[in-house]
Amino acid sequence: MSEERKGISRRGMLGATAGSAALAGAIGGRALMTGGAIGAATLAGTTAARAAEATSVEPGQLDEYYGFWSSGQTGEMRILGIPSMRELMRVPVFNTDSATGWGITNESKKILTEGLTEKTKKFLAANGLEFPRNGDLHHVHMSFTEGRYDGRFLFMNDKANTRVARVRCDVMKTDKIIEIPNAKGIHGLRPQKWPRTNYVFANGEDEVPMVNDGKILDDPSQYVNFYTAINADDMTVAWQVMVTGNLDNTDADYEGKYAFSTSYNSEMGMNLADMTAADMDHVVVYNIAEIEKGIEAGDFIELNGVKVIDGRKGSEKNYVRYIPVPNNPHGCNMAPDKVHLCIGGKLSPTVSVIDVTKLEDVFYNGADPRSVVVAEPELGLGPLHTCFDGQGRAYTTLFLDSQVVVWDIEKAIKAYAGEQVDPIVTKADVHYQPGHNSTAEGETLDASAKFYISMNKFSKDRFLNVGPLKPENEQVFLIEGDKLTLVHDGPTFAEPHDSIIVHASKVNPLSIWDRQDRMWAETRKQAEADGVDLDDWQDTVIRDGNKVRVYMSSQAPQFAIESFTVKEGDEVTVSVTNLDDIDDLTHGFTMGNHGVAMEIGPQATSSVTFIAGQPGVYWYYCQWFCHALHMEMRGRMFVEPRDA
Ligand code: K7E
Ligand code: CUA
Ligand code: CA
Repeated sequence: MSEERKGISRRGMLGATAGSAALAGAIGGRALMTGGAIGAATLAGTTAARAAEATSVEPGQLDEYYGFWSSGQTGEMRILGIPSMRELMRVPVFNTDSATGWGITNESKKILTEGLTEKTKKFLAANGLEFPRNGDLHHVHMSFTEGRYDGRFLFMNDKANTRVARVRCDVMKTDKIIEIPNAKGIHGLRPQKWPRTNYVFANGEDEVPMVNDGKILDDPSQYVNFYTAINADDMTVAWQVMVTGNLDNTDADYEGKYAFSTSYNSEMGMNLADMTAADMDHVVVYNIAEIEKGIEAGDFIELNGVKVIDGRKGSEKNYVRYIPVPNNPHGCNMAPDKVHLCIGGKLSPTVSVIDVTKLEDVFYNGADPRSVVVAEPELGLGPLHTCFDGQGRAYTTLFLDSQVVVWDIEKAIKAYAGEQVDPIVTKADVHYQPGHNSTAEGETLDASAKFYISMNKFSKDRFLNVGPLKPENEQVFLIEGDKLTLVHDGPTFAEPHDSIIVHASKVNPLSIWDRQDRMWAETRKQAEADGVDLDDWQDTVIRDGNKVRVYMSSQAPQFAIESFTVKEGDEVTVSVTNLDDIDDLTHGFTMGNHGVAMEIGPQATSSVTFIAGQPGVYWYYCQWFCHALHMEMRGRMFVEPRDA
């Protein structure tokens, strides 16, 4: 296997020590100060004024695009309007949320718990928890039909607790969360693009023993990594592939043939020096049809209920191939030209361009895996992620240089073949240290060259000082031919890893819930058993031993029940149905001093179960402003002493 890389000087590669030092230097601050000037200067110009106009959305006007945002360690999904960058909504996913009651209501707890493995449920129960307290949501991506966003679902990962979640786009609520068995640390996540999103692909970043039950501990020679394909329609695990080397980011092709992962630790090192020791790491290519055939033929082992194909080096058969790329790659982005996969070099100043049409020869004709690399332009320091404009150009974030580099894919291929052409179109400063980036629908066949969004890890001096913890910074650039003009800076809370920009015509959420929605199917079942009609006026209190079920309707500005009585220690379930069917008329239910709060949208039902506290009078109230008499929308819970 040839390790020669055309056009890269040895000096251009950051070795293990140099790379770590450069990264440390960037965080230390000096590198952060190099940006700055260009953005401000350009903004003052007349072009910038025009540009700002082109991306401004007047008060009362609607944005042309939805932006779906991750939030990293906050664990939620965010919805923004693009190009205004106005934050429209926060959708709790892996976090608990006091406004909507996510993690508090019975409906959300069911979603947060039902997809956990038995092992995790046991562990959590032993610690007095029902579900993990945190999440680390890096990557939000929409379902595809034939290479285009189809507005059905959004999928996202939780690196912290090895989970994958799905959000329904009709109501913008989380609908399924599953923990992925065997794998550890789900990081990269992408839906299959073609023919439709039958699978969601998810990378396990962390190496673990094949059976992680404590028998093998500090013996990395026995560690493996798992690549997971999830059935998108029912959110079950379809299959896994065991691989050599860890898995960072992933993407899928436009033909439904292959999926790809970057691996920064092909070394299987357990510390920084070992993880950056080799000159080359690799991209893993998964041959979907071969894997499906292998599963069909029974060529798998079953681990924790999952069919696992062995794709480790030496036993990969036709399931996977390992394509060598420079050390510690990161981003993995398929271009909408359907041919070129771009791999961010991170420690190498290059992006490796893989021609996916050449993979056939690697799988079936014994071609050198490196032969699929058709370009490896040297672009700048710390290339992480690449997005596309559908016009042959790629936009790569340069973490260490605090820049975006715009480059021409075809020219990069020519340069690699020996022609004297410079693939770099332009560079623009960003503020500072960019990770992901987005163009409108840039990961789809509808990629366009309108806006460029840079998600920057540091804001440093761009905003008023708010203490040692600074916001991050998101910037919008207008793309005009060869020019990028900065038109917006916006602080953001932890942490906008990634975003997708979807044309508003493809997303059509409901304004009012369907009374029959599956979200509260369980509550409906219980209500039926209790002889309560959830679609009608409800003011019923059912006593069932020490269980009390309270069914109340709400209609602005009143709850159907003014007061109810329970005993100390009773298990109380309050189900509230919002009978209002007016746009934007959401009620809430907060039970004072019981840690209970929830949102009930128009025509929705929500329920919450809690243990009645110390004897006394407790007020419940509506916590979503709904009416001039919203403050008056309240009632009392009387808690009698247990032995009264
Ligand atoms: Cu997508 Cu931040 Cu998880 Cu790159 S990762 S930056
Ligand atoms: Cu109902 Cu506020
Ligand atoms: Ca490495």
